[in-house]
Amino acid sequence: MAKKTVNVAMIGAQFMGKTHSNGWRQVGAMFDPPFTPVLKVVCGAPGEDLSVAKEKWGWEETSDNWQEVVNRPDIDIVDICTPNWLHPPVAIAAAKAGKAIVSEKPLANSLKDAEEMLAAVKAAKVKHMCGFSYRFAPAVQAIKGLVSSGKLGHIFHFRAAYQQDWIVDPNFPMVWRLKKKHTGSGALGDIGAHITDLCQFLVGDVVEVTSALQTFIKKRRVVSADTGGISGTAGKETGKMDTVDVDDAAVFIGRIKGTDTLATFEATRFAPGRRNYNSIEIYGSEGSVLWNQEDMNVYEYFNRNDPATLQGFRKVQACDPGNAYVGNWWPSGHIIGYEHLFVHEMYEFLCGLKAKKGNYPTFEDAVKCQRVLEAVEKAASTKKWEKV
Ligand code: SOE
Repeated sequence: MAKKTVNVAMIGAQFMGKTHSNGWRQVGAMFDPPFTPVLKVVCGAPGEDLSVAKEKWGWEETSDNWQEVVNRPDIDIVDICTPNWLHPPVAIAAAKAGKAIVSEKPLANSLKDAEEMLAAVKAAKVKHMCGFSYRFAPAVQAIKGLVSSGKLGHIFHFRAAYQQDWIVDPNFPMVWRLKKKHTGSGALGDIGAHITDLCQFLVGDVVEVTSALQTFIKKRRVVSADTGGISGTAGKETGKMDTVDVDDAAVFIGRIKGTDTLATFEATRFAPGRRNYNSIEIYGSEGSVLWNQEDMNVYEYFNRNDPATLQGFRKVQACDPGNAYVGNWWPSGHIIGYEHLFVHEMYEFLCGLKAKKGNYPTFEDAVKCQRVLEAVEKAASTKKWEKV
């Protein structure tokens, strides 16, 4: 019997638009979701060329009017892949229109906006997911199992460093991710959100922080067209400079609810050589685990209960059967990549449409993350420990 289809409207067609398009296109082919997603309409900025999204990514229609799109009676899911500042108005309008909503992270530029988004989806009683994609890595799911099952014992440390280097060049131009009015915060909200969410997913909620933020390059050249991409822009020189008013790097320490666990976080775009090095380390009384996204299919596990002569970090293949999601892809050891995380994400969201509670991060999780980000920014200015 043919499955019920759900019509998706994606708002935003840059980098996350590409990853989400791939997720919607592949999920029905590689998994068995309860609904078949139809890539109905992709919405871009006025004047944006959406020919690639239509002809290559498979969207049936294009639009430059998100307000009209989110209210279309034939749309079931609104998928928000815009720059952060547009997440709240699009999500609130989509909630009012009774749509199920996926929003990229961070949920919003501020805790206030994020809480308004959560209130809107709760009032509308619609399904809502926030795109913390790294939760959907088989290795991260395996690490969740190690922590939850007590295999690592009592957790002493959670340590995360999410390091990139795409704006180390002073000639890299101004883009939306470097302006507070568009992005809220810099590395903190963009990649710091991911490691904050991973801590809260794997170990526990951050309840108190102390922090420091730094902007290394304070002015950048303005070019005529900001593609919004992290690979820069092909825009023409304007001869103007503009001020970077967000952090290039954030470091913070967190205490975890109900524990003596110490969590340390580093989110930086100034680590030359680290392209998308999202790394976590967890150290417990019975064992430890290490993972990084640039080698995402394996994690290293140390078991204190191994015989002394056999102790050491062992590389575990997270692409072996028995791990989350891998059975739908390839035989053991035939690895997967960054793009597969979005297929897993869309699969869980489609499954969640029928379930009371989905197996994915919601706007509730995203607001909890945003509370930490806000406390980190406050602690950086008060130079004190701040409660979340
Ligand atoms: C830029 O830092 C970025 O595209 C993030 O916004 C994504 O969330 C991350 O997955 C990759 O890097």
